[in-house]
Amino acid sequence: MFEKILIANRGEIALRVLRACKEMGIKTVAVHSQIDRDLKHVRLADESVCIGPNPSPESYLNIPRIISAMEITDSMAVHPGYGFLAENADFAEQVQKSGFTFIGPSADVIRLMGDKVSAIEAMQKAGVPTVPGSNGPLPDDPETCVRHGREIGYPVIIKAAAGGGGRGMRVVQTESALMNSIRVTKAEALAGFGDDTVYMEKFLQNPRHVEVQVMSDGQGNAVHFGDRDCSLQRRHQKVLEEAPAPFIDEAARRDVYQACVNACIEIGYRGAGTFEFLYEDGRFYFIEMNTRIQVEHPVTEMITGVDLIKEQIRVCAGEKLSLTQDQIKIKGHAFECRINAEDPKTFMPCPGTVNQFHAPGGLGVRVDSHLYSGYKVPPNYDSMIAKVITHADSREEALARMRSALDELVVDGIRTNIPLQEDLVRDSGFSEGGVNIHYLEKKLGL
Ligand code: MV4
Repeated sequence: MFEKILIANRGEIALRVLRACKEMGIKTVAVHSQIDRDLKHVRLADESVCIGPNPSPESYLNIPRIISAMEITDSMAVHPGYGFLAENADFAEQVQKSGFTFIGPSADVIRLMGDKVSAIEAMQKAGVPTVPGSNGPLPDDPETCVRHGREIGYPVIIKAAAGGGGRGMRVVQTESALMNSIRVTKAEALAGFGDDTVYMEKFLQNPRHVEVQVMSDGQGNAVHFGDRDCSLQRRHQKVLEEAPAPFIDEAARRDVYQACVNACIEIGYRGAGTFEFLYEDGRFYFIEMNTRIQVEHPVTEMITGVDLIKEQIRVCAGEKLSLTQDQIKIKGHAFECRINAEDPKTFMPCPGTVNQFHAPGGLGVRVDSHLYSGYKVPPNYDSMIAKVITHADSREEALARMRSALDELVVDGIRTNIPLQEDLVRDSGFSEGGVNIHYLEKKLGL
């Protein structure tokens, strides 16, 4: 096992990783920007290194500085959390070449999944259901593009191969608009990602976003931890997640789980991963794979009782999976509300000093947060400041528990989206369950 892990992240996820390390008897190194020296995990870490000024490119995204910090502190491995360098294949490669371990899959697998065209191709080979589409990059000749459009049927969506997470995509309603849309999407992809490769898919009009959590040891063993519904989102930012996804066809679910596990083994996956699907009319359609631990992993931890970070660290240290599939049982239901330092109406970030912080508690209530009274939310990074997670035997009870938990939660001194979350957990459509990806934006009148 690793003796010392460097945590290349900040905020709640850095604290979450630190707690897992402490339980495992692993020493921790916190790296931080200048403004982040008072972060909770920096205080709790065995060692800390200031790696640069506040802008992320000079600190949390700066590969040489992070590798230098690993050398100086004699760290054995790096945990990237989510965001920042978590899905950067070059970082994983340089960490490996410097003689350290990247807690995640190999650089090759990150690269394979980072290119959405090669990811879809790999998934089809492994038997994972995908969206009907061009099955490869769109060529330059309009005839082939038009033929794909006719075969797939309108509306279609053009997506950048280097995009993902909602960046670099465009819906096309008619053949007359096709070629211009392809041109514009290509130009945006080239400007945004330095790669103008695009592909075409059938545009699903009212899907839900359902994802499958997996873990694999890269030694031929893989398991799944069920699914999550992340349909409640605004501008591709998830707001409220739950596990398991409500009202899913059980036969389709069994099949998709098996396909995900098979795919992990096929591609030699190591670590924690998420298969993202659109779910419509009882069927799953793969869109992307995330090769990191995700923000919403706690809802899966609550319904399975498994510490995903600890298991991720173990398999990346070369151990075999500590669990077999039949040892993983889904129990009850969980919700997660993301609490952001933002205006509840305009969604503008609202950094500042938190005068008072009171976390809710009680049976089945979990708060993952780096906040404390007096903490100053800096303006430089993501505005998420806390995650409130509740768990109970049934969906109704877990939601009632969330209403109560949000009522207890106090974040004073800055504006937050707590009023929006309070509204959402009382929304009748959401309470009934199974809303699609457009529900929140429609509710907000966007
Ligand atoms: C789609 C789609 C409909 N049809 N692909 C957006 C994020 C990225 N992961 C993929 N996205 C979508 N891909 C096809 N073929 C609709 C979306 C989409 C979406 C997906 C998941 C969660 C929220 C969303 C919001 C708008 C659009």
